[in-house]
Amino acid sequence: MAYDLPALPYAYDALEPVLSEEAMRLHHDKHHKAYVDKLNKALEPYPDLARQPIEMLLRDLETLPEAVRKDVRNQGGGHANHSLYWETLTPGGSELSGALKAAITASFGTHEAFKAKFQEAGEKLFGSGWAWLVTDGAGKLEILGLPNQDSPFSQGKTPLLLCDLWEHAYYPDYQNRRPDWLKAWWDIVDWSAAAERFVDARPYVRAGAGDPLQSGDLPG
Ligand code: MN3
Repeated sequence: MAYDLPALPYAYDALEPVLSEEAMRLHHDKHHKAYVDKLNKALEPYPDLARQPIEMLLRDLETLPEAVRKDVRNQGGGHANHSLYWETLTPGGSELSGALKAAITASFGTHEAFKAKFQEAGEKLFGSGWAWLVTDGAGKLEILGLPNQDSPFSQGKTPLLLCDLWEHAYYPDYQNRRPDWLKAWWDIVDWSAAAERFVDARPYVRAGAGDPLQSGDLPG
């Protein structure tokens, strides 16, 4: 068994003008593929591990053989993060709605306030990494800036939304202007994908119900 590079769920040029076809080809065909290839190579001596979904390995990082832990964290994280990333982008973007919208309003005040905080986390992240919106499974939302290919799964959290802040993700189109990239990125965010993950992570939130979360809903 080996991990596969997933095909993009849209054409390479579908996210223009936010992301150029050239940038997408490089990012998917070269960068993401390299993570998959290196992960498969590292796990060759461990076929039982390579049979598991990559999210499982990232959740259980501490229990993995030390010889492969770093490769799973870096290469496996790179594979998992990019797979999730492609699935959370869509041409033209989609609207934030339903239970996730209610939770974002409850946690951050307004959608705009959330966006400002997310962008701030992305701008503050030093070096390469990702900005994340995650949930703990009890409906609590949190914005994280994580370095390198570190995954929220390794912290016991479920990723909902993620923005790639490695230079390879935005240099072809935005050069050194990371704030411009973070701002443009909202136009291709697939909120419905994030909302689905939120509902899956918190089974007692009814899909699309849209009713505001009550504080009594949240354990603890
Ligand atoms: Mn990348």
